[in-house]
Amino acid sequence: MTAPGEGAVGRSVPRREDLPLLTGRGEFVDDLVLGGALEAVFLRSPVAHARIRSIDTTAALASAGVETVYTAADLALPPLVSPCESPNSYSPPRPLLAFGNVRFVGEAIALVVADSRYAAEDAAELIDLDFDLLEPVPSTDQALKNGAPTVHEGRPNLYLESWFEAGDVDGAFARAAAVVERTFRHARVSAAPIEPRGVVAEPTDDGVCLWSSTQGPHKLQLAVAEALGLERAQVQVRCPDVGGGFGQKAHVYPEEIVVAAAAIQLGRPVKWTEDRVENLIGATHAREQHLHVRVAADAEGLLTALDVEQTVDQGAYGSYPHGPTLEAHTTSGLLPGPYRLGAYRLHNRAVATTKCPQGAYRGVGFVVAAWIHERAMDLLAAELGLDRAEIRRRNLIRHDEFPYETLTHHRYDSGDYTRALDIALVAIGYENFEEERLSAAQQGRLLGLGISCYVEPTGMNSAVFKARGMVGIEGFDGAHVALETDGRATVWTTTPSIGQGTETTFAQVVADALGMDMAGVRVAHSDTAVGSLTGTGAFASRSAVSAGGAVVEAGTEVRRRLLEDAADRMESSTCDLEIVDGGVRVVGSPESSIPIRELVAGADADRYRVSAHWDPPDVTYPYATHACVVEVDAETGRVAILRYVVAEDCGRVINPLIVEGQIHGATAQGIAETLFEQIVYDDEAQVQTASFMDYLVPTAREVPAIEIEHLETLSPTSIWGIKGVGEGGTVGAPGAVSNGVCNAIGVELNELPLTPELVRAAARRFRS
Ligand code: MCN
Ligand code: SMO
Repeated sequence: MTAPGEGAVGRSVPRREDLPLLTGRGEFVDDLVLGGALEAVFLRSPVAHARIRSIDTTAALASAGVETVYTAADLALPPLVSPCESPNSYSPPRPLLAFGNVRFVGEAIALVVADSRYAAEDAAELIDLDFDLLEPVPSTDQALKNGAPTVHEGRPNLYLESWFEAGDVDGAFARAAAVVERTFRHARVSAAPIEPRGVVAEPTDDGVCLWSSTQGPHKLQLAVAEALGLERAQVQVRCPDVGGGFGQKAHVYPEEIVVAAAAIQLGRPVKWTEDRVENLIGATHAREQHLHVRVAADAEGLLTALDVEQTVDQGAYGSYPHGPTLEAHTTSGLLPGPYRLGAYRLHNRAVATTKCPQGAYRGVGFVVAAWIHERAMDLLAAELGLDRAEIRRRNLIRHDEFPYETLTHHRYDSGDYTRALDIALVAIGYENFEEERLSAAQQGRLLGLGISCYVEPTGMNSAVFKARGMVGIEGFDGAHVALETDGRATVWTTTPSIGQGTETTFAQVVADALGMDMAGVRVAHSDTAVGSLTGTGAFASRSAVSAGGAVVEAGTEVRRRLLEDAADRMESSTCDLEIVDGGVRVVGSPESSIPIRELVAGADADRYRVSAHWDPPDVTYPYATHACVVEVDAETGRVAILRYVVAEDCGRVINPLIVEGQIHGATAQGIAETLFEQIVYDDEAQVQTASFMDYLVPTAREVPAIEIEHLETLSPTSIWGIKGVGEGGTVGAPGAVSNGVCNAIGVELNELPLTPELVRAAARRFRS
């Protein structure tokens, strides 16, 4: 094995995936053309809450080009149920097609399969739906009112209600030198990947093969097999190129199972490609959390207690397999942030409404947690008359305190939080900012500076998911490494390439594990038929740590076999051998080299095909400080980000170029939810933001240049000291940008997004 730092790992290797993608040679689900394929379109509910009286498909079935129409009654498949063993929780079954009641606008009711998309779309309009309208439940306030209509009959509108208390909360508040009490509201948002969801299903001899734009092919395989009564091996899931997932595609959706069932029943391939409207109304949303927060600090500004009431608008169902408590548990666990905290009380609720189910989106609950603890830090500083950087410095967990276990049982592994803060402050020009601000003010310009420190768990293992009640999530990942007779290696993993760069970074990792050159290594798209792997998928910034561990295990075993076989042939000892230039040789002696291809050709077929699984022994905790300078236009409410700095630590960096790209993209998404994006529902629980005309995704113009400073503290628990990085940017941005805006206008804003209307009104309030 090449020692980390001496081989491919650590180098800024250009992304292998870019050239094909940028030159139009990517192959996405919608690009697949299978002979005899049919196209499918879902009819979706136009109303939020209703009892279905009848679905008349006669006209649709008679429509030109239509092969068939399925309703829930036709398919008679079991609902999706996310196993959730969190105490005081309820995980509702989700019908694959609405049955009995519809519970949100956009819920799939019927599937039309036709010889073209046009024919299917036209026929879907001919389906006659007869509803008894029920009262919608458009908000958590409505859901929790006495006598509110129930989203799931016979059940209170609560998927989770739990309490937690650690330490002497009341005593801390009684003794506090400063108390801040506020309500924070984060809007509902969508991951809005460029490529919406999509699946092609092709019947096979005894089952079905699916190409899916998914972050979790092995979970999808299992869910389809279970739903259709097949053996796991009868279902194959293959991943084509994925045009972004950002968490939304971490879930298994009813649509994928229904399309698979249709293909089997019809004996022909069936394709479904989601359109933008469907994506914005029917693919999981995220956030929509309200938190009432009280924070206590002593005269030094040290945090002594946190008292939180959280309410999450989870919508009509959980997401599969994560369940209905994802945001609720994730945010509450991370609210202490990177700070020492004396006592913590929590009342936590995930509430049922007649809106689209919520699920994962980059940063999941950490984004809201970090935004709140960073707003709280600024508010406490103001209350106590302390400098904003100083109050953070006093509270940050020190580098000599690791491992540090929080009141919420996160065990932060390593790092130097204060150093990240200091580096960011220098880079952003904190010391001279007051001067800069005053001189800008003299020209009538409003500048503000915002700071945000966070820590987040990455590479979560099976024990963590189990402890959170998410027992349907494996928590480990797998890799299969195969040497071909041309001496080259191919690696497959259970964590697909979704744009995050693993076709390059896993090639770096496996090259070093094998002790080979990267040029001889290829990362193939995930495919459940290869290597009998099981695993979790590429979400929760886990693949570098979890699949990366599996890649190292499998690669190391292949290397061991190469050395062993070569040692046999040379009658030498494996410790005297090295792998150089595609061959195994006695150290320093090129003439002794046996080409790898010769070893492979001379061995049993399976000798050089190795599968391995890796369940990380512990969670790794990357962290960062974000800092930015913003300018607010009080007339228009426009916020311009003038400078943006990230000082981050994700342990050993596999590829600095890719890590920086991840931080840029994730920060852009964090800025997006701070300033622009929100899914809006009206009082009837109708979606008002079902296109990109209304759902405001930022363009390159709105995203600043981002300066990145790296720290590299190796995690003591992960293979090669790697920590994850895919989501951190999103976690840091809302605190930095919103603190910057509040600093600029001198008015508190504790809801996101900071729309121009909101900022303009606040800025004017301050001036008058
Ligand atoms: N990496 C590295 N060095 C490290 C850690 C990671 O070079 N110390 C590299 C990895 O090898 C990988 C990338 O950085 O290429 C992200 O790794 P990791 O943090 O392990 O995250 P995952 O691979 O599990 O990817 C999922 C993560 C999540 S949860 C979301 S959401 C997200 C994200 O990554 N969605 C993305 N980044 C995305 N980037 C793109 N382009 N598209 C998405 O959908
Ligand atoms: S939201 Mo990322 O797929 O965990």
